[in-house]
Amino acid sequence: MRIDVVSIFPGFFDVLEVSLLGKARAAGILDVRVHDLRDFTTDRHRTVDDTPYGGGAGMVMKPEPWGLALDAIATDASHDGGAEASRSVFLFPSPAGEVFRQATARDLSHADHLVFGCGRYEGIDERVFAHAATLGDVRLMSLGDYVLNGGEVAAMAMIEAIGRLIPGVVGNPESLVEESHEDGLLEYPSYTKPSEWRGLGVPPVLLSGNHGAIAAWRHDQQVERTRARRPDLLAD
Ligand code: 6GU
Repeated sequence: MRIDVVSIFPGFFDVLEVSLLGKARAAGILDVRVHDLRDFTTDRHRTVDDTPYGGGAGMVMKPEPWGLALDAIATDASHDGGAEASRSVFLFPSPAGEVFRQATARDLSHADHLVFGCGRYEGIDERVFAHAATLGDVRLMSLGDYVLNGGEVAAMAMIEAIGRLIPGVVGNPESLVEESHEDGLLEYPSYTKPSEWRGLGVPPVLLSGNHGAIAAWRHDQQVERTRARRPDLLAD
């Protein structure tokens, strides 16, 4: 998979070099390219924002640098992929977007090319999304009901959630199966040695060797935890 990221803070993405995703990059499974939006400005001051039409607080990101950046990335990737290249998916992190879930990550992990457009300030001129829709699929994505200063941290979270689902990125694929949210429930509690620690024991069923009983207990724990912490998931 190829992932392009456009941001005025490309340094945010230096951490992609380390950890699981860094290894996937080095192994050629993931091709991540980070672009500085200011490289697509044409004025001496490298301006990326301006005051909003209609008034109001804050600044809006100007459409021109975004248009040049998205054009360059879409064209470059279509050459990369040859004739059978599929459409790019443009993802704009935004608290006004649809909520990004495990199912979203799973869906996007099958794409050939993702482009993350990271906005700052009060947002990006709306016409940028209309233009991006002429180049590929466009989705505005929110991590949840709170506000971050910009899309960079949200894009990092989404890149990790999507990237780890690509075959070969996580060493043991079985570790992906029994995770929170994969089956609509929260994960069951885990214990390791020692069996007694600071006066706290381990649920005896886990020491019983009875695999049927262990599976049943774990499922009960999943349902109980989900009811207590995330009743909204059971309603779904
Ligand atoms: Cl994706 N972006 C920003 N700026 N704030 C957020 C968010 C995204 N998701 C939750 N809050």
